Amino acid sequence: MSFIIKGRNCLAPFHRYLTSTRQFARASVKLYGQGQGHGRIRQLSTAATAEGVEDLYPSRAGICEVLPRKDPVIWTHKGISAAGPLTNEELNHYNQRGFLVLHDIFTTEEMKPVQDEINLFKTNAEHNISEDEDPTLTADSNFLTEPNTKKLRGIFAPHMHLPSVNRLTRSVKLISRAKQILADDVYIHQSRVNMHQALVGNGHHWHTDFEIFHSEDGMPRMRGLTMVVMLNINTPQQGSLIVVPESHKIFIPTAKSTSLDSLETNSKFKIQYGAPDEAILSELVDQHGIEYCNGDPGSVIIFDLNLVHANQNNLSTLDRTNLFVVYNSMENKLVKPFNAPWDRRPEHMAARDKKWVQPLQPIENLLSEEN
Ligand SMILES: O=C(O)CCC(=O)C(=O)O
Ligand SMILES: [Fe+2]
Repeated sequence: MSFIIKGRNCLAPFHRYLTSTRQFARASVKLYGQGQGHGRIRQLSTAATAEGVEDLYPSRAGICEVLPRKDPVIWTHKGISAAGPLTNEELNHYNQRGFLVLHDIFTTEEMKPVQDEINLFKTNAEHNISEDEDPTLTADSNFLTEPNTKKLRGIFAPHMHLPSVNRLTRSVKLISRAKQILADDVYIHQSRVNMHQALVGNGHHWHTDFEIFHSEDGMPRMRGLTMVVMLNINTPQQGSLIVVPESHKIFIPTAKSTSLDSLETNSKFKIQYGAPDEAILSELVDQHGIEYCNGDPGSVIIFDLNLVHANQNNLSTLDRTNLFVVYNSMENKLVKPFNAPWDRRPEHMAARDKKWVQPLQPIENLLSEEN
């Protein structure tokens, strides 16, 4: 049975999903429960969508709540684990913590064409922005700038239009690991380059990507993951990815209902959707801390779509450019969005076209001429 607490500044007793310590659960009920003026507790019901797919993770309904995760983190197929290059230790870490940082995955030679292609796109795009433009993500634009600057902040779906990026996203080094965790063929739901340029790159506030993909794109289950390929150095000074370990074990909905302009604003400014309530975030960080995912070019972070993460402003004088690739199980294709006033987001934000929703065929050798 799940309970929710209605109201703005609220916190459900979520420790029971994270720890079996009954004493701790009782203490948190006392601290945050009914007696504290945080609102009425009522039972949560799940809703069915038009397509008959149950909404396992209700959100954006004015409700501040914490729900249990209803999906595995490491999937199996008919009860059998998928084989792959990740060791048992790595899999256990991913299962327990919700993320993994793998160093030296791609060589300098493998990274070079991708770095060059992205730099060229950036230079051309920035050159062509006129004085009165402040590009943001829309149905017609797949890139956005840092507000009121000509500096690129992100490029969406680079795998759909940049050949070297496309090849990298099909590398066996990524696909084999994604398939091992998801126990299925995978396709790319979304890819993006987060530029995070020196001195101007604004951070992203705490959020989970799953809440957004579920509510706005109709991704039914937590059967996807993000692989972040570092294109240059990632340290705390450059605003490397920060995560709250173990936060993937609960689902934190967004209370605010989805507004039409969120398509354009959520990536450009402070994230408002997918962002946990401050009290819930504080509790999570008190329990599990914050970890920095640092590395050199060619390193890869794998993180569960439901992991709470963020990054800080880049106040250093070095750019931090990362390629984010969201792999989704072929069995977890999009249905109608669960909580949004549109039927679909643009293809460069959420793939639905058969051209892209196909099992990816891995490339063994990125440096060969084939594929
Ligand atoms: O660029 C980063 O490190 C984090 C960005 C992020 O969370 C996102 O694009 O969803
Ligand atoms: Fe994110």
